[in-house]
Amino acid sequence: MLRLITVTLLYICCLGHCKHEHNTGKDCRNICNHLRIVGGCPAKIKDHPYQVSIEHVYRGHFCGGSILSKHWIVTAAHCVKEMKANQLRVRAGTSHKHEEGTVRKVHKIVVHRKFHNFDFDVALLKVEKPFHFDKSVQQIAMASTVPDVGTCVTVSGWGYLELGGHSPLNLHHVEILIIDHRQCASSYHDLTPQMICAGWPRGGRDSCYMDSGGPLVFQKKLVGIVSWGYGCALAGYPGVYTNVAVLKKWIREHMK
Ligand code: 4AZ
Repeated sequence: MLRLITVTLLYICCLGHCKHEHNTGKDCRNICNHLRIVGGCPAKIKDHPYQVSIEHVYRGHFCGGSILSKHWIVTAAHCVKEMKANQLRVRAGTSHKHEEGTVRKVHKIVVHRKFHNFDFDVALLKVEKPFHFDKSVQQIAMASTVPDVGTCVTVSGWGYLELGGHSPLNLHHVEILIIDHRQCASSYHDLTPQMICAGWPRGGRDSCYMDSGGPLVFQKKLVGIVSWGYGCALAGYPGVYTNVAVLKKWIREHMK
């Protein structure tokens, strides 16, 4: 009974929120009861087959990434800027951090040459051997436009479950809303056109440390790359994502 009341309340809350944000709410559910990524829940790699973990050869997982083709991974520039290719590897096809899946060495790192202060926060990794695609390993197409304000989008990763928390063993995901750029710029004065904001206006749902570089997705297309934010899941401070639509041309041209 208690469970039914909780689920109903959660549903009403979410619908109300989405309506307020000009969203019908039908895509924006809280997908589980135990709140995790921050405010999300455990995910299966088959539902996010483009998601990879970027590992340091000795220290393990530190950032996420997305598969764009059999040879190329897109991530955040701030994840890999200080790294050498031989310090990195990419793990695909598993929901479990550091376990199973397919691991590839990195042949080359390409960082956007305008990357500065989290602006143009995009980088490409070329893997030494191509990935074999199956149900758990797939490429994702890039979005050509930013979804409308209030659209529910999904972010996933092995990042902290709360600010000051820890990185979980299992992949997590959460649905959040695209936030108006101007409104977001009132919280973050250094917002640029290469950035988009997504979050949960009253807080409680977000990406967090070690989700960086990972995918923000709408209708099976990559719309953002986890980049930065003030803390995690704080009301009025949404997550900031690299705007894939405006950097798509650069990404395409450098996948060579
Ligand atoms: C990070 O440093 C990070 N709450 C990722 C996401 C956010 C903040 C920081 C957004 O990996």
